[in-house]
Amino acid sequence: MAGRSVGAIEIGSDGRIRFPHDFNVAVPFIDRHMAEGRGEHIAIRTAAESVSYAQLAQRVDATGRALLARGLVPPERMLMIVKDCPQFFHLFWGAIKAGIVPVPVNTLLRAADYAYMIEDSGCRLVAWSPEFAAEVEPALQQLGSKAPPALKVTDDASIGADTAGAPLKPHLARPTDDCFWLYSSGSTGRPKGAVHRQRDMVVTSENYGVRTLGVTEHDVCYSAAKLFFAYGLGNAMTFPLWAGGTAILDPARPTPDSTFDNIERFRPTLYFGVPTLYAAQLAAMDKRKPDFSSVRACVSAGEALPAEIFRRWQEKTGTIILDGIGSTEMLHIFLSNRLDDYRPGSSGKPVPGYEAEIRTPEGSPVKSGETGRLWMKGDSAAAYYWNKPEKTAETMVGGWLDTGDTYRQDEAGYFIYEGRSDDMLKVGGIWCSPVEIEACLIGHPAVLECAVVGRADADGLVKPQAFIVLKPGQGAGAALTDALMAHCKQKLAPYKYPRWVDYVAELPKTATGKIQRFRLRS
Ligand code: 3UK
Repeated sequence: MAGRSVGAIEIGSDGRIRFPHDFNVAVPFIDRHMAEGRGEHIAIRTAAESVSYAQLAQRVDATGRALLARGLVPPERMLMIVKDCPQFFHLFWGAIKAGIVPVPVNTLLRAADYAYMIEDSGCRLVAWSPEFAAEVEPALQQLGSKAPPALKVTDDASIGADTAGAPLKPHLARPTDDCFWLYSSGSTGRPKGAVHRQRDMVVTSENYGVRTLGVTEHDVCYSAAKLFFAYGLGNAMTFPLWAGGTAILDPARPTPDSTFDNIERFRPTLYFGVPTLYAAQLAAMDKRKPDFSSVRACVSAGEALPAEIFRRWQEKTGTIILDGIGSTEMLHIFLSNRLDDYRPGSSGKPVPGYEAEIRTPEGSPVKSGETGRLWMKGDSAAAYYWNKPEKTAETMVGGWLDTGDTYRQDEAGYFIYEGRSDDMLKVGGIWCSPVEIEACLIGHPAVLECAVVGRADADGLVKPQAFIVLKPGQGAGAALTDALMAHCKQKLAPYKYPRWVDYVAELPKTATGKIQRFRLRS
C-alpha cells in the first residue's frame, strides 16, 4: 500500500504512523469525515435510528460543551456505565475532544465493583444508563459525600441534544498524552485502570482494522462483544469510524437469536463474536438457518477458539472465523489469523506493527518450538496502570508488555495458546478471578474451604468449577449445589457462578498453605 494522510496523520507505505506534535484524536475519528465529504454517510445504525457522520460530529461537540459546562476540567475523568447506544459515542468522543478522560466500564458488574472504580479513578462524573440503576445507585449511595455527580444517560438525553452552539475547539494534546482508560482484572487484587494514550486507537485501527481486516468505508461492523470491552470498542466503534464505515449497535444482551436477527436485518460485512457465543449460535443453527450472505469475515477473541468450532461454523455459514488474541493493555488484537493466512486452533501470527517474543521464566527467548510466556511490543500498549506503580513495573518492562499467557509456535510459525500463566480464567470472553468466586463461596454458611478452577465444557470452552470442603455436619447434595450456584449468581456478575460443584475432603496445598489450583484442573 502506498503512503497516505489521514487528516494530519501520515501513514508510511511501511505502515509507520507519524503524528503531528499537537492534535486531538477526536478530529481524525469524527470531524475528518466532514472534510472528506462523508457527512451524509451513516456512522451508526440501531433498531431505532441512523446517525450520520454530520449528526455524530454535532452531537459529539454538544456533549463535549455540556461536560465543560458542568465544570469538568482536563484531564479529569468521567466513568461511563453505559449500554451500547449512540450516546456512548457522544460521551466518549465529546469527552476526548474536550480533554476529559472517559473510562468506560463493564456494565455487568456489581455495586461494590462500581464503588471501587469510582473511588480508584477519582472520576468527577459518572455517566450511567438507567438500565443499571440496581447496581449504580447503591454504589453512589455507599460513597455518600464522596460520590461524584452522576448523569443519567437516557435515549433522549439532554446532554448532547443542544447541537446549536459553536463548534467545540479540540483540546490539543501530544500523541503520547493520556486519553482514555479501560479497567483490566487480575487474579488477585482489584481491577487496574490501564491508561491509554491519544495515539492508541489510531494504532489499533491501522494495524488490525486496516492492515489485517481491510476495513473500508463500505464495511458495516457488528460486534456481539459490547463497547465497554477493548474488543468491542475497536470492533464497533474505532474501526468503522476510522475507515468511515458503519457501526451497528444493539443494547440487548447477545443471544443466538438476537445476533441472527441483527445480522439479517442490518446485513453487516464483518461480524465479531466470542467463542462461547459461536458455540451457542452453532447449537441454535439446528433450528434456524440464518442468512450470512452479507458477512465477508467473522472474528473471534477473548478466549481461544477451538478448531472444531471453526470447522462447524465454516460448514454451516460458509464464512471463516479469524481467531486473534488481544488484551485491554494492548487495546486490541496483536496476534491474529488473516483472511489469506489462517490455521484453525491457533492464534495466528503477529499483527503488522507488533513484535512477539516467547520467553523462558528467566526472560530470554525460548528455543524454537518451546513453550514460554508471551511478551508483546507495540505502539498501542497502555502507558501505565493508574495508581499501581508496582504492577506497572512488573507488566511493562523496557517497552515490552507481559501478556501473562503461555504460548508456543508450531513448525509453520503459528502461535498456539497453551493457557494462562496464572490461575485466571476467561468465561465467555470475560475475566473471572478464581479468588473472587472462592471468596463468594466462603460467604455461604455451609462452606469451610474451596478452590475454583477452569474446566472445559462439551464445546471445549472454559467455565468455573468449584471444589468445596464442607463444614462439619453439612450434607453434600443436589440441593446444596443449587443453593451454592444461586448464592454466587446473586452476589457476583452472573457469568461467574460455578457450573460444576464437587465436594472433597481436603484441598491440595503447598507447604506454605497456598491452594494448588493446577492440581485440581481436569
Ligand atoms: C485471553 C485469548 C486465547 C488471554 C481482548 C481482543 O480479551 C481481550 O482483553 P482482556 O484484557 O483479556 C486478555 C486475555 O484474554 N485471550 C484473549 N483473546 C484470546 N486467549 N485466544 C484468544 N484469541 O489470556 C489474554 O491475555 O479481557 C480481545 C481485543 C481486545 C481485547 N481487550
